Amino acid sequence: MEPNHSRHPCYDEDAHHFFARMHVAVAPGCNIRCNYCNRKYDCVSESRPGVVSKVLSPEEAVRKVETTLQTLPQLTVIGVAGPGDPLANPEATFETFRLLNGKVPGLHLCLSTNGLRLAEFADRIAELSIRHVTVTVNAVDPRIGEKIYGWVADGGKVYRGLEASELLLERQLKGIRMMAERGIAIKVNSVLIPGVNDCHLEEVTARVKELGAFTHNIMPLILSPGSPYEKEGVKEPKPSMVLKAQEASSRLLPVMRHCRQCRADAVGLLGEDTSVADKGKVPEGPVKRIFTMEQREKKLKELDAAMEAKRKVKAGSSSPAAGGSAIRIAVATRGGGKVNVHFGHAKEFLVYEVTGKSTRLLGVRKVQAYCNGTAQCGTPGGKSVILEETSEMLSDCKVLLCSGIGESPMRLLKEKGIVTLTRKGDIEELLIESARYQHYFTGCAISGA
Ligand code: CLF
Ligand code: SF4
Repeated sequence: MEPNHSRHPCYDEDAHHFFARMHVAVAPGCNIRCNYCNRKYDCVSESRPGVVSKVLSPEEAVRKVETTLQTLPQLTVIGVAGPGDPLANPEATFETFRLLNGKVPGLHLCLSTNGLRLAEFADRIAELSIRHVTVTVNAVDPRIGEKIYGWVADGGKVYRGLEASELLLERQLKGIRMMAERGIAIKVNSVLIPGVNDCHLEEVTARVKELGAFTHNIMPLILSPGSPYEKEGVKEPKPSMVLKAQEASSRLLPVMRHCRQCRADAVGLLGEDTSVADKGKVPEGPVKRIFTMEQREKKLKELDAAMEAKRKVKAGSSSPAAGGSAIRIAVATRGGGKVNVHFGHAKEFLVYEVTGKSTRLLGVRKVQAYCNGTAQCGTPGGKSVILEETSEMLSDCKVLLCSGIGESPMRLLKEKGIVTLTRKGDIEELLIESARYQHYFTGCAISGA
């Protein structure tokens, strides 16, 4: 059976506005050493370094899933993505999937791995109805891989240097091919490391495409504090470098643009992670029923309809006749396909390119929230520094769409060449409306539609 992506927030760009994923952190160990990783933190190949995730037992994980479903009926995907490598912890990972398999209708299982043991477990993955697998492939040339991996441990032996990266690559490619043969949708993640693989990722795309990959997700390097690369002074890439690599790869294979590099215990819509708030707590006592299965199914169908309506707006507006010059617009959203976040609360912006009536998501830019409760003007790390960093992050955008903004940041953004439009409503419609007036931007925020 072909996997259905329409409710998978990572495999379908539109779905990420409506459907949620939940990661259960049952896999602490890892069998390779990436030079951007510090094992005190989550796996950076799929997630970003944060507070160490609390590791759950399979039973605790299932209990958390059941409880979360009661408050998050739009939850459609359960993933194991760390905090180490799921297949370096096969017992816990597969026991979790076994317990979840078929338990809740409409809940898909997802796995993210470095690929070292993927081929070994190919049949088990297929038997457990895991229909979506991510493999992190940072290089398809072992000489480049040698610069990325410190060591690879396999069969009781530790490999280093070229031998390590050759072994890892051989296993990754074999694993991807075996997944594709089993009808499993493969997403390949690559971490873009400036000066190491930034010019090599198109080759990665071409190779994994041959083997049957469905999409390529090129993510900017996020250095783990204390990692070998951090000590060597390797820098994280600028958005323009990531964009360039994504554009090149997108000529060969669909490229994921909406990845949030989320934590190994992330819960919620991609842009709205609630895991930090619950501090990894496992709920006790009987699961309090809020939604019946019928109510959940009804909610999912409503979301299907909302997503379909959004797709129609997009399809209707992307006709070739819609021409005009391209403009980049940053959007503050917390999901639902709406502009619905105040500038001061935004921790990320979606950046779109709009040409006439055609819209295209280019990527996600993460920032520090301007109003985070602690930053003060005039202090190191204060509001003016945050604003400077945010405007630098969005420097290729002409317009910012958000639900509200204070006078002072609005003025400062304008000085940097970014006009703020305060609006609430459907992202696609507002993008097209904003692009229509691009020649008239004068510098004042145009408030309240
Ligand atoms: Fe999780 Fe990954 Fe499955 Fe998605 S995340 S295991 S495929 S359910 Fe998604 Fe998060 Fe990016 Fe991963 S936004 S880091 S791509
Ligand atoms: Fe770290 Fe993930 Fe690499 Fe393992 S696979 S070393 S956990 S980044």
